[in-house]
Amino acid sequence: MRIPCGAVTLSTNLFGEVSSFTVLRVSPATQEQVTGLLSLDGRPGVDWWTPPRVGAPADVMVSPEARDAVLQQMNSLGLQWEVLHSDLQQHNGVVDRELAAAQLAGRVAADAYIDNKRYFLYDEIEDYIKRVAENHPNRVKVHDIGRTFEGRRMLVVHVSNCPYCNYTAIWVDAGIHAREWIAPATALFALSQLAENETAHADMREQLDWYILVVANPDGYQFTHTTDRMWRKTRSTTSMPGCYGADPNRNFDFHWNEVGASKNPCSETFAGRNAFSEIEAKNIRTFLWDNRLKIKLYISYHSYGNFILYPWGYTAENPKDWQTLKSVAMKANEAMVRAGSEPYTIGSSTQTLYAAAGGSDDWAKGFAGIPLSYTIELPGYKFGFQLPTSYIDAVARQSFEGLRAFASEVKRLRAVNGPNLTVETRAFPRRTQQGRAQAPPTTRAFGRL
Ligand code: 0X9
Ligand code: ZN
Repeated sequence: MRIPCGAVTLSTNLFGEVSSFTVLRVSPATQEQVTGLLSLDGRPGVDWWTPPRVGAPADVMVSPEARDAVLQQMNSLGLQWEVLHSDLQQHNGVVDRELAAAQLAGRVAADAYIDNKRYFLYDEIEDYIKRVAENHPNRVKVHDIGRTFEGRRMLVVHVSNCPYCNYTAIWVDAGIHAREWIAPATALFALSQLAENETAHADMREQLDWYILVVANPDGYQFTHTTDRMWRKTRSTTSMPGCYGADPNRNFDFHWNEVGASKNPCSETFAGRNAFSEIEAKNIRTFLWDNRLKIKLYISYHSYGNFILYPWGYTAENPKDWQTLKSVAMKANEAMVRAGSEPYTIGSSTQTLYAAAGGSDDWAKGFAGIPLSYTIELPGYKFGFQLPTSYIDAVARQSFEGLRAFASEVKRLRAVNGPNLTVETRAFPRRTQQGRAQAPPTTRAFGRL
């Protein structure tokens, strides 16, 4: 529910103080207002859920302690604000109670499809992946791509009719931002359908390999279940006591930290102490790099806002093959709308959302040379990151139809344009890049026609 500014809106304690986190929405109309709002970034208790840009609504979560300063700044910029959530802890409570009840109802039964009834804990997802690999040894292989900062395993699931055939591949990851729970739920459903549904989806499995990383930021994801539902970043230690983690989607080494990222470890968009400082981003990089010649489509699920974004996030310029990127996204959007989804806005990250460098999608295309690369911002409806469990099934199924369309476009482009799919061939890696990406690939991977 949106409560207009001016009404009695914020929950207060006995002393009349605002006692819980609130989420405010402002719509800056000028660049000065955007700059003024952005000056609040990095301040403790200020978390931009959607960063400010001219002519678009921006949502910010504010702690009770930061509230006065934020409202003062908005007032001095001449901005009206409205309250999206007046009491976030209470709202969190609803989700948490739902989760606890579902937890009691039992863990995923072996061999059952993911039923989209709740959000799973990381160890449940890990258990499910192991079980699915055991139950479908001819179709499912699991790659352990490394440990997280806190020591969790990162598992990429390879689903294929012929795991050693080296078909053209599609990569799907989700949950690089911890609090975006609908993203792992969507990827998990896709995995379960592709791996376990024997009778359907032959079209998606034929002559294609799928690599699915259900949770790209496991430490952060776990932290959102145990401690702070709104956590976004990794959980690594930083140079600032009390400030943890970097934004993994600002940590990839492609125009790293040039725009839309912060050097402040306390910021929600901290780019990291250097590119690939985060082990999770590094693990993903290594796997993508090793398989870069066969992966032709990179998809990263995020939330929220119904966007299909293609590169670049580091510049307002379009990639040379943007028309292909756009037309493929349009097919996916049409398929999702046919399945009942609200439409997605399609465009380049910078032009459509905001400029932000160091994203995995930019790296996948710009450095690894994966021709089709997308960030998909799943729906939040009026709930933002805290999409109730009752929405999971529809979002996951609609998104799966989007994946079906993506898969068919990959095959179509492969037939028309050959293995590079788009007219632009891959950009050659910069010599200056640090680390393993410079090394020759450790696996031999060739896209199969
Ligand atoms: O800011 C992000 O990382 C993504 N939005 S989110 O609200 N899920 O945090 C958008 C990323 C788009 N891609 C790039 N900027 N490279
Ligand atoms: Zn995100």
